[in-house]
Amino acid sequence: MWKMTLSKKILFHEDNSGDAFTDLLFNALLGFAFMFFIAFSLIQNPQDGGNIESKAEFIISAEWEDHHPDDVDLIVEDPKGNIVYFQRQQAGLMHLDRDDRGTLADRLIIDGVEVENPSNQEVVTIRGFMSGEYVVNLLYYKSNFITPLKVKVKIEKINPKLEVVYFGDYYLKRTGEEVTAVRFLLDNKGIVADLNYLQKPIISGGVK
Ligand SMILES: [Ca+2]
Ligand SMILES: [Ca+2]
Repeated sequence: MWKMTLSKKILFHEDNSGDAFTDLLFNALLGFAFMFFIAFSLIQNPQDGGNIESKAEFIISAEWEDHHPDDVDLIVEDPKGNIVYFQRQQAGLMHLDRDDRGTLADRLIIDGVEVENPSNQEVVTIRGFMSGEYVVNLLYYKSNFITPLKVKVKIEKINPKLEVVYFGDYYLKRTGEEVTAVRFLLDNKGIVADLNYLQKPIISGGVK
């Protein structure tokens, strides 16, 4: 768009030497505008790898094998009883990025080109902590095979520096199975004071 404006401007003033300085000034300004534009583009897309929100305090993720068709759901309950999962992606200070449904909806059309995102991962970000117990559950929403599905759960604390506070592997066996991956207790400074594995089904009946 800016390029168009530039060439139009130059054509318009091509034979008018009196406006040469104005053109120079205009082009210099345009150059700066482009530099700012490029700089901001780079700031907004630092690296495709990380999807970390700077204001997040905790990131909880559940990940299973790429290209796998099975659908796993991450469910997180905060100390006040707020629950995030595929049917309520925002609750309290928690947010679920998206409901990853295995290979379903992994193909996107970007600028007319089909792009595949083979990953299988659900991510819950917590933008501000409260003291008390958080419950992290996995729901095996759709199983396609007899062999158990390995799901990796990770909890990262972002501030003051990135720290993995929990990591665990789970083997889910059948459709509708809901397991408590871990419960973690935060003190009033946001430090993980305790972990336990006491089971607590959050979505009764399993499947929506
Ligand atoms: Ca899912
Ligand atoms: Ca997927």
